[in-house]
Amino acid sequence: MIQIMGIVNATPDSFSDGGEHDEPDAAIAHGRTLAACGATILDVGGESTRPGSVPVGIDEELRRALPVVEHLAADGSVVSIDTYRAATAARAIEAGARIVNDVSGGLADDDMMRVVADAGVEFLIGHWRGPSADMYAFAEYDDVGGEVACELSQRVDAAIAAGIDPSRIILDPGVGFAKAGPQNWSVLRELGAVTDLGFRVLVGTSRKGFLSSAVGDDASRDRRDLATAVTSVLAQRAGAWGVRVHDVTSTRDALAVTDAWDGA
Ligand code: PMM
Repeated sequence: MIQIMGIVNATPDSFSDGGEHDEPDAAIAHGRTLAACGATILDVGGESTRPGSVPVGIDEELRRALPVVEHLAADGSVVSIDTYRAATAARAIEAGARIVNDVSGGLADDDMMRVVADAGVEFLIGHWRGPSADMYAFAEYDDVGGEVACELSQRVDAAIAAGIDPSRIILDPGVGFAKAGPQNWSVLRELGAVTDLGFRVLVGTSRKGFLSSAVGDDASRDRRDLATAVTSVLAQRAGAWGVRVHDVTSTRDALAVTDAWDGA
């Protein structure tokens, strides 16, 4: 069964949920709803990494994220912390997080891999080339699929050298991170280059800007969720272990339809 990671943005500036879940209580309630809808992992983030977003600073990130991690982990949910800061990861692990989801794959903070290795938690390594504020400056590739896989494999080597058990590594091609519109489709089409590295692979396409080239710039949130559900099915077909989504229900249903088709 593919893992469905439900996004719990404890941020007022997330482009995709318009800040509905900016206070801890609302984010906790949202996380519980996602778990009830079928999310198998809840991904809590206290700082948006969307293109052009401005960092909030660690104190605010902790204020937003920690109570959410603590309550959802206490419910028995598998919680991941979406952060590129080692100190935030350490505090979230203490609060019950079992996965560190670092969109920078350890590149943004030199202490990250040590914190993850010491705690023995899972490490989700995102493909990344630079901070959100100017990541499109790095979106130059000759062969996007191959280069993403190659750069991820360098991060894997660094993670193993830092003492992280290979069985605890999950890779993510970083859709939308240092990739311009069509490059995101290419990296998905060539997901095999990443799955061939032999680790679990998670894909995050949810409500992202590149979907516009398929459904239009003015597509409603519901239509972006439908497009996301389709990409979730295609990612599963391409060998993904997990998908990261805002709307768990539409992706869960799309995956259930695929299972029914395959199981007939
Ligand atoms: N995308 C965002 C944030 N965190 N984490 C992983 N592992 N993969 C992603 O693709 C990813 C992520 C940005 O999207 P959001 O602001 O909607 O959360």
